[in-house]
Amino acid sequence: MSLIEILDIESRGDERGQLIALENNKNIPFAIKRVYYLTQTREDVARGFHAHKELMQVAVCISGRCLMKLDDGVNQEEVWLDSPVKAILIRKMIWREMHHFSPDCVLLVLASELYDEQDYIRSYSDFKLLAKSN
Ligand code: T46
Repeated sequence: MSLIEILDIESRGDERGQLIALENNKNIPFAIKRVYYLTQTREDVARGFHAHKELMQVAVCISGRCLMKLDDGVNQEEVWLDSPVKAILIRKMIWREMHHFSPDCVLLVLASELYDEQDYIRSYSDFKLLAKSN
């Protein structure tokens, strides 16, 4: 299975513009417990550099773009998030990095759990070991 799982997000746009709806257990494959967004990220800055033990997330750039790099401990893949209808599912135990944020980038993230620092794996070597034993 590809690491890059693009969700089927439809735009209900018309001549007035675009309208995109994200719904629990419909086009988003979990119940959304938390929503956050990254804005005004400097272009020379990369973010992420961690994995989650249990958390699942959906990420979509609702404005601008950034490069998402995913790694399951064996394979690495990357994708430009460059459209408000290009949402990706990030499963648990996936290392993620975000690079090359455009100045107008707004990265929206929907999460399956509340914020919990204990769920983070912030060391790549720990992640590799845990990924191997999973
Ligand atoms: C992820 C990528 C896409 C909170 O207080 N609440 C929250 O819900 C989040 C996500 C973060 N924080 C705090 C924790 C840190 O003090 O905000 C600060 C920045 O978080 P972090 O350094 O983890 O941000 P990123 O951009 O590296 O990663 C975030 C998410 O943490 C992560 O789950 O997948 O965005």
